[in-house]
Amino acid sequence: MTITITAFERSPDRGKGLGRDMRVRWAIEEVGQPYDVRLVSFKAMKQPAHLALQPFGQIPTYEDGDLALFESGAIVFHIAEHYPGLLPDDANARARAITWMFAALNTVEPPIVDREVARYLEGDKPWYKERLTGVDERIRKRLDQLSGRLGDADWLDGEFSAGDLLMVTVLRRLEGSGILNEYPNLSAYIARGEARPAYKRAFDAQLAVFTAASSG
Ligand code: GTB
Repeated sequence: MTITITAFERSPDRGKGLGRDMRVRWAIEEVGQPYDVRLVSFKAMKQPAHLALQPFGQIPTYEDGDLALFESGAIVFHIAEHYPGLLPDDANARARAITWMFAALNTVEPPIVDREVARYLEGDKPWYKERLTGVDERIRKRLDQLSGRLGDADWLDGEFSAGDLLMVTVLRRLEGSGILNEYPNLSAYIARGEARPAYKRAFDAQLAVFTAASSG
């Protein structure tokens, strides 16, 4: 059985690879598995067939034979557990890599999502500027801490892992905000992730979807 994931038929990020299908694509590419992508429209995401796979009407989903999963973190974790290449063999190192997966999604990503929500949904509110200032303070607090922890290491804990994969995709969501310029080691960390051949294959695949949709 070939893995099938879902992604936006028309990504609102115009091929920048900021949707959460990107992390799933990248993980599958890192472990060298073939996969198919089923593209879904915003309308189809809210229909029963998709809701049976993703109760919140979102992408990405993951299907492999009898197994159907949702939540990008759970999907990346499943891929990392199931195929070699994204988690260390040593039990303690593996537990630490999984810890970084949770840190990326539970500690670093929330204020970054808040920033996107503020920009897209609250930009016309009279309190928008104050809100953005507060959110950016929370983001900088997390980036200060993450930057301090990473120091001049290549990856967060030894070899590249699923923890780095998720952290890089989370940090990429700040591209264009200017905030990352304040953190040269985090910018270099993102660039290292983006330079991985598996990342490039994943990025090109999602970009091809946008290009095809724009020319059609
Ligand atoms: N917790 C879930 C997961 O990790 O899988 C969150 C999934 C999620 O937010 N999916 C979004 C979605 O399906 C797409 S990725 N949204 C449609 C909906 O809720 O109706 C979020 C996203 C969207 C767009 C951009 N962008 O344009 O830059 C970036 C990220």
